[in-house]
Amino acid sequence: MRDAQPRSIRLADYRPPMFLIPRTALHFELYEDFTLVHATLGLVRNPASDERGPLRLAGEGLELRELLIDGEAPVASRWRCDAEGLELDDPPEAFELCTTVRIDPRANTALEGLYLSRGMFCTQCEAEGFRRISYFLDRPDVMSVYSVTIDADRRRYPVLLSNGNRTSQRALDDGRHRVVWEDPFPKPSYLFALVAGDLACIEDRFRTRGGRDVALRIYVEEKDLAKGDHAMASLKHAMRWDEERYGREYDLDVFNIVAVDDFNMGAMENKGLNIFNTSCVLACPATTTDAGFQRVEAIVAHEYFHNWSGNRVTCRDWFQLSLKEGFTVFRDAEFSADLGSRDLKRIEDATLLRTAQFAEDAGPLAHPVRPDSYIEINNFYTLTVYEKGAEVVRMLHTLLGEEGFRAGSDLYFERHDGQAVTCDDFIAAMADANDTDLGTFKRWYGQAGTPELTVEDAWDKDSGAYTLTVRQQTPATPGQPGKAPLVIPLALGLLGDAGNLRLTLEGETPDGEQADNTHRVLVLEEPEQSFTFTGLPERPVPALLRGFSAPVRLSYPYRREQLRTLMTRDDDGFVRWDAGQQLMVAALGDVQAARAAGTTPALDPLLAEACAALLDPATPDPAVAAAMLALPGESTLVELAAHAGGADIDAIHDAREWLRAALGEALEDVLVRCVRRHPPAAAYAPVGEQIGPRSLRNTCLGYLATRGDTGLVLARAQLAEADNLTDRLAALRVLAQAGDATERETALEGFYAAWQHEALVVNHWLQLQATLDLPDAVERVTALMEHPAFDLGNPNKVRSLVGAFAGANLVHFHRADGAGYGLLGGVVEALNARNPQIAARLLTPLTKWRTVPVRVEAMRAELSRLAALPALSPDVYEVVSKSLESQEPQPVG
Ligand code: B3K
Ligand code: ZN
Repeated sequence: MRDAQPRSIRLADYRPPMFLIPRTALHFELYEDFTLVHATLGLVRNPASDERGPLRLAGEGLELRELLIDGEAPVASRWRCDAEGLELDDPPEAFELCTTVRIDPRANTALEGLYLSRGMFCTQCEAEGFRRISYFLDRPDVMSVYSVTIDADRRRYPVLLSNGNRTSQRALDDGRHRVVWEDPFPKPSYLFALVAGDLACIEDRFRTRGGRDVALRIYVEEKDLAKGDHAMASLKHAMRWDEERYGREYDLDVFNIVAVDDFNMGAMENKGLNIFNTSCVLACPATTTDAGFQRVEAIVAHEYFHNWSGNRVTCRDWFQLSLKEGFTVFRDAEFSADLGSRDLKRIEDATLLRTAQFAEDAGPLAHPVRPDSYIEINNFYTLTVYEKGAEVVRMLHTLLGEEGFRAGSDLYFERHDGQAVTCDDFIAAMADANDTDLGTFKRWYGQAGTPELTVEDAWDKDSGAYTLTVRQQTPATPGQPGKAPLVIPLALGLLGDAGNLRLTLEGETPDGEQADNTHRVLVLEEPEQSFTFTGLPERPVPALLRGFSAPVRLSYPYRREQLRTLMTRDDDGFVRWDAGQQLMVAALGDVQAARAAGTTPALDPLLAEACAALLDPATPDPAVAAAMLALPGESTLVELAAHAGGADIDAIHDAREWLRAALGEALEDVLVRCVRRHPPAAAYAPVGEQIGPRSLRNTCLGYLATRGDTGLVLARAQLAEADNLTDRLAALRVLAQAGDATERETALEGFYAAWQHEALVVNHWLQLQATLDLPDAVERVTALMEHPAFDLGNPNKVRSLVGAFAGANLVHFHRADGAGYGLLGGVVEALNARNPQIAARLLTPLTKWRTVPVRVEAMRAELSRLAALPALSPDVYEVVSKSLESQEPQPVG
């Protein structure tokens, strides 16, 4: 906790570091109740800096034991140290700084810096955790070559790891041992890592394209040894893929991954020593869902890809975070698309964007992909920086094409290897390699808010000309009242009676030869533009924003029959899915309108017929059918309604449940037949051929849960017979949601009794209960916080129970009496000092008060209560104060 009003850091204030640290030697003496860190830094004045005056090194929570400058203790008046660091007067041009500090990893509950998790020492340094380990120039543009010596008790900590290659190992006196690690690649302090523990490992090898033989090791607790294979296979796939798609090879002799139970996020890309949340690396059929297996594969790949996009080429400052995160998310998304289903991956990513990122962009914490200021950088690991940042990179890929994009990325890596650079450098490499100007495109990095495209069309039967007029505008966001037009790739097709039509723009000569001329990317850059297609034999249905070609909202006045046409016949998988979702949104609108008018809703026959068609045995891809049958999530609907002026969460929930039940009733027979057509596989495997049918069966089960015994009987059988977590959880959810109280409690207790020894399964059990739609949902979550399975110190448990409740159980979180807000506020208050990063992140649902007009007062009241607490962490302070700052709803539309 720092000053009462923590200060903002601004991009405009960036100055190069005064000193550089080409070499860093660290020596850790690890003990149970304290740790000594001896650091020897070789400092030299940075020729690129003209700053003079005292040199400040960052340091927090360090107890300074020794300080030497070139081997001598400096005069007391020439240096000082406070809660934020160490200051040296008139430093020599080049000198050696030795410090010894004492730290207390056992007391570190914030999980930043060096801490203990289940008896194992581990670190998390991004973004600014290294300053909790040693005095340092803890900023990413100071890159150093590290040598790390670790001493610890040999029996309790047989495994001692750090970055790079291990160069020596020997026994010391008193049962201790010493290991030395050298990392030849200069790196910023945020990529430093250390692990010490009693760990087992699975081992494999990988030979790089250039012939380097790399030892791959995944370290886990002995009991989890069998759960590392999937991550290992994923790692090898990722290594090969990065060679093939990007020409990037691995550069050390070892690549280590360590699984840690208490971790603030998913994983961390430390050079040569990735540290993973157990939930993102361990996988086996009994403890991991299908989605979980896919998540492990994607995160292992993401962290591996950072070795180039992040580590070899890193960020100059934290404002450039999307330079590594946006690019790496794009890379991992393409990896997942190449290995699995491209359409499904795109649907998933678009859904995340449209619900959570659009909401962020429309809320009080809206910020550009490259923010201009922050109070606490940890609050800026956001969907905007990651996901929208990845969409910006994807748009570049769309505009430049695969070859042009690859040329740009090759140039970027070649030009900046070993450097700390900016988003401008990335764009410059892309532009230079393609001999093009991306100056206007770059606005995407500086402008917050979701652009809105409005499309109108006109058809001239006589000339066969079809004109699309597209308007773009981006709404105001906090601190950014006016917006400039953006460069937006709008991918589209035009659908006629016999399929997708050939496209010729006015002024072009029709290209009869080109096979793929039914697809087109229009490049928008003006507030309003028109495009005329010629030679069309009929009025087409426009298939717009194919592949979700830009992170924008798009509106076109589709008629339902047109949506139905797109849904069945467009060539683009994303458009087919999206049209289905729009049809469902329209049907939900009917239900809400009928309810509001006090009349009985009726099921849209067009939708019922479309869903029945998806359940038909002739539908080729069960995974796609499942995605298309899934109703838009409540968060998606709330976001849509909020954009249109304000959401009535209860009405949305009621309409969605009504539609689910209506479809369940209308399609009961086909749903049951579909369940029977896709029985569980003989032996579970997390492969596409099984995941698709499983997901379709469980989607059907979700609808059948509204059919009383029909659903319950199927769910009971599935729970009894399942050999995997996906099927068990799907069945358990039906029983817990649709069964009577006895059935619910028996099923939940039985599940806990069977799986209480598996922390990751227990997390699912907590999450499932947190998201049940039961009148006492708030009380259930409150009671579970007292359950032996819950632990406020473990971020996974907090996210599974409290995060899932506030983020996904909307009607109950927004309960009229404010109990849901009180629950969340209480947890944030309890975590504020203990783990500020998690506390601040949990607050997200409460920041969206503007979207729920009838709850504004209650939500703001809880935020105000938090704002008034003494000793608010900068993390929580920033979220709370920015959320409360703007009183007026933002202009919409
Ligand atoms: N770079 C880390 C995230 C660090 C978060 C610090 N609060 C994981 C990743 O994006 O790969
Ligand atoms: Zn990342």
